[in-house]
Amino acid sequence: MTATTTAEELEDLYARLSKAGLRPLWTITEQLLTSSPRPKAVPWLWPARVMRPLAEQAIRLVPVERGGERRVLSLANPGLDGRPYAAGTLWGALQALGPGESAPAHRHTPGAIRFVLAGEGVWTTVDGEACAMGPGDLILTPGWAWHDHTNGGDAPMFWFDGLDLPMIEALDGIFFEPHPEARQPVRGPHDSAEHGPVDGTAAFAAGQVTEALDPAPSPLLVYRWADTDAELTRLAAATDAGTDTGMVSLEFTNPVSGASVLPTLACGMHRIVPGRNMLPVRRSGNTVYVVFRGEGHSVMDGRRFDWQAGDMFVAPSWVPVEHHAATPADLFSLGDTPVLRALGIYREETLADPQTVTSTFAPEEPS
Ligand code: GTQ
Ligand code: FE2
Repeated sequence: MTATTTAEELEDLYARLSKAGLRPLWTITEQLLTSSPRPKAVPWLWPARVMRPLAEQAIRLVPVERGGERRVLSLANPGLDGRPYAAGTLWGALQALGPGESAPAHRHTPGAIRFVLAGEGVWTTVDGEACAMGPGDLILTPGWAWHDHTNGGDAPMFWFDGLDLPMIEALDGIFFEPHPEARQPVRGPHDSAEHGPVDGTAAFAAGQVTEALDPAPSPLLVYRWADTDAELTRLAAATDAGTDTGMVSLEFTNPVSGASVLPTLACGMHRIVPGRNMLPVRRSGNTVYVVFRGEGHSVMDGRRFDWQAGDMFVAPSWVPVEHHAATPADLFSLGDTPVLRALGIYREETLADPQTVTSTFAPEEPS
């Protein structure tokens, strides 16, 4: 502003800019180019004891048919203005399928993973491969793969769905297509997709994947809990249960390339032993955690989130996170790290001191 510029002249400029569909960067730069990520999503937790009865109520009231397609309760982060996403880049949800039900076959450009919480008898067919689902199993549905779910058992089944849907939406890359038949034909015997090109142990990386990038999804579609459990046990023995932190981590990998399981999504498993103290870690990119086993709490941004089996919680980008187990605990994680790594912008940092807990999260309970 020169000495002779008047307030009216400036107002006139801003009015004309606005009419012309132009925004002056100097008025918004601080919101845009923040010194570190400012995710709109907030740290949040969805307890199983709230979600499960609602999923059971939905099984009783809402059939799974063409139209609705899926009985899915999506995690809606309260920071995202009602959008049905767990965080800015990640879809997380609880899916429920009653006995004898079948969720119709379709495909879409967003990629998906399932992590099974409880039950048996469901199989997901992925591009003709029928994959049985059991507790602790990870099943991949890569982008544009045909998929349908069938409950051939006599009890309802519940699992976690993770998708890169918000990322693909941000890229305006969503395509969806229903299969001409409700159930796609199954090719060959059930469960052939878990006998991958290499044996099970090569399908994990200790810690996390840091290098390999692969635009192709993993040809291995199923990671059985027995293999994951054995690998966690092996890692825990090799590192004396992650001596300092009390946590050992693995990432599920594409056994051909060593990359994360999908080009957009990283899946991990973390075993935490009680009585150790880990320092807070913050990472760029979002993470959704699913408690598979055990009890404990996590501190995110100075707030304590108590959890138990079946709970789901989200750590938004750059929020300091530390996990504490009250009993031996296993956490599944879903993250967008492969995308940040592909772009060369991934960051992570371990803080020097534990966080001071200033509040405890209390979820809202439906009356
Ligand atoms: O099971 O195909 O949670 O298409 C969201 C979208 C699950 C699925 C979700 C989907 C599915
Ligand atoms: Fe789907």
